[in-house]
Amino acid sequence: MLRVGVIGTGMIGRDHIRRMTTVLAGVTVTAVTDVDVDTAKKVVEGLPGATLHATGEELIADPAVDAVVVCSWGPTHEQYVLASIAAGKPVFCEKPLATTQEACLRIVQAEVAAGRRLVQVGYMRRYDAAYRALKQVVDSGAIGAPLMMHCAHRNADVPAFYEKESAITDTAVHEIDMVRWMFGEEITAARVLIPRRSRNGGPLQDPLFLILEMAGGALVDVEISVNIRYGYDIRGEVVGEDGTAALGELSPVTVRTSRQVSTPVPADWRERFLRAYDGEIQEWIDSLAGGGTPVGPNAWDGYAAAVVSDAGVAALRSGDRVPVVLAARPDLYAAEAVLS
Ligand code: NAD
Ligand code: ISE
Repeated sequence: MLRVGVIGTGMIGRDHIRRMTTVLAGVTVTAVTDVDVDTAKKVVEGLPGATLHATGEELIADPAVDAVVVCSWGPTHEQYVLASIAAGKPVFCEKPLATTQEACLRIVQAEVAAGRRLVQVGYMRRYDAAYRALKQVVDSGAIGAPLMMHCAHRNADVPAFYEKESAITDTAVHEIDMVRWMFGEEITAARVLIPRRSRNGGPLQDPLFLILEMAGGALVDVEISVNIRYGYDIRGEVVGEDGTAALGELSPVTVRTSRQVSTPVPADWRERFLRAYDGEIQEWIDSLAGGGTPVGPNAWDGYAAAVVSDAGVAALRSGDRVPVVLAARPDLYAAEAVLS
């Protein structure tokens, strides 16, 4: 039984605790912490035998914690991931791995110095059945070489702490990771186009178009709308030389009434990616059994996504095309099929 400590008991922290305690196998939550002590106290009351820690560092040092799940705000990820590596404990860190490429590189360097893979990053789209089916079609060659991918990332609304740059760093960062994985190649440059501003977006520049250039020459466009109101809608279509392939409609039900056809739209990411989160965390738990190594998105993936994200933010601010320049990839990540 893997004994897990969770840092951050906000929206996704509580959701991961729910799945680890009621859905997944081979895991028990033994410790939690949050700077919002009242929330953490309520969570620990529902976890018999679990300890409430005053700090993330104290939780990481707890001998009853074999592995750490980091679900606190992005700017705090680096300190907890580095502390977990220093303690020799596997750490699953929600995206982004850290909020700057420099911080991600420090994590990569610490893991390389430790000499083994300890870090997994929560890029759960790689576990989504629809994205996997799309990738299978692309990999099969059935639509020929991919030329373009059209993506839409639509949130009904976003929390109050969401900032202008969050559209790239917090939201489109999922597409950034997804297309590296989908096409098995790196992103080489980013651009941002700014359309007319939605009256629902408040102070945010909403929506945005992020355009990514892939190493193989394909172009990816991402519509980022974070106050779309009607629901949480994730779209993706690959255009190949010989055909196209798109994520299907996901609803198990279609209603026809009053001369109209309708299907439900998910409320948010918890609903849309429910099974993907289950799959990523179960695989992480299973991979660690008997002192094993995590096999999901790694610290290098977290770093590469951060470099593209930084380029996207620079493009948003300047209006320019911003090239993506990665450091040399350490051997620790070369042995794995990092992008497959
Ligand atoms: P949230 O605000 O609901 O929760 C974050 C929690 O972290 C809060 O309770 C806050 O008090 C706590 N916290 C902040 N600083 C802390 C610290 N130093 N130590 C301990 N706790 C601290 O936010 P959220 O939506 O749950 O997001 C948390 C993280 O998960 C973010 O990095 C976000 O990008 C990521 N996330 C990922 C997905 C996904 O689809 N994979 C979805 C949502 C959120
Ligand atoms: C949130 O943090 C997530 O990761 C969701 O998947 C994404 O859709 C949302 O825009 C982010 O704020």
